Amino acid sequence: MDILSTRAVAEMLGVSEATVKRWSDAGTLRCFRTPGGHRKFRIRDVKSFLADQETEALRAPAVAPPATELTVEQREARQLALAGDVDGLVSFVATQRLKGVTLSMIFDRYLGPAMNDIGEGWFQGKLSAAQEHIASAAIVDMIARVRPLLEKSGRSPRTEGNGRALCACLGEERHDLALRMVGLVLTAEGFRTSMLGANVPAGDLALLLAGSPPELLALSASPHANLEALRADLALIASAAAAVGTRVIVGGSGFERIAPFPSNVTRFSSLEELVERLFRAGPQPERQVS
Ligand code: B12
Repeated sequence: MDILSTRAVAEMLGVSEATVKRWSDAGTLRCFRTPGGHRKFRIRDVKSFLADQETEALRAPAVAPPATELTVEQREARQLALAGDVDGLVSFVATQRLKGVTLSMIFDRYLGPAMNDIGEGWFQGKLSAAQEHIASAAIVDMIARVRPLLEKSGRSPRTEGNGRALCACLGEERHDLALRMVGLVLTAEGFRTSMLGANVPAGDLALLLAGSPPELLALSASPHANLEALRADLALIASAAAAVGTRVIVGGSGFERIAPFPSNVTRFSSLEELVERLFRAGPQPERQVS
């Protein structure tokens, strides 16, 4: 049970088998060989390899100190993102998961606050827009790397076949990192997730819902959202969704500020709350077409 193949280690860390072999050949990741010459890895060696990587990341020179008070994990996530270190971010997520931290916790408690601190640094003129872009792109790439691993191995009979979920940011909204995190959590919960990303025109989305209704539609809006436009867009989407029985979930500061919502729309303040209320709180109501 404590011995892993090259492929298992690669899947766990979100890297290719060739990368794992390169690390083991370089001696940074310990392995032993079977009589047939295949590499095998002990879990404790993989853990200590990950711990070494964390220490390296914390030792690297900081670009600028955090603008807010951060925990060790948030600092590490911030540093990896600012360095554009996608491998490091994937390892960070893998390490936390090995420690039993759920994906939604990793996003809510570490990566989200790390990104928001970067925004504060930018606001205070301590970080440039370019640095903020590097960090954002690294998070997007990390999520893309982690996703296929969840699609292959993350499903349990309990969650398999939840149906299709669409994820979108409406109108002028370009802040889609939280949405991508939502998409990954939904994938891990057994949804086939289609990521529409930023700047989706509400009219187009309404047509998409009517033509091919998903079980779930997730929307995210940042503090920058134009509240009047968001309210009008949500009204349109909620009525299109109600007509085909699609459940709508929303989150992010933008939506917080336009409550109350149409009856088929539920707002969540975090990913942990989403998982807890939507997937761990017993059977869901039947899908209804009005
Ligand atoms: C990264 C970033 C960008 C990137 C976005 C890249 C991308 N692909 O997303 C880029 C560079 C494009 C950008 C652009 C701009 N940005 Co910007 N940006 C940010 C930053 C630093 C991080 C946002 C983020 O991703 N946070 C991490 C996520 C995970 O955290 P979160 O949003 O809080 O989400 C959590 C919960 O709310 C919840 N959640 C959120 N959505 C949902 C949805 C569902 C369904 C559920 C269940 C849960 C959920 O779960 C998440 C995890 O815990 C913020 C800083 C901040 N404090 O928000 C500024 C920030 C939002 N931006 C800001 C500004 C001003 C801008 C620009 C106007 C800058 C400019 N002059 O061009 C433009 C506007 C673009 C536009 N039209 O939307 C301001 C907004 C201020 C305001 N009140 O209006 C902020 C707050 C920075 C600041 N401190 O001033 N930005």
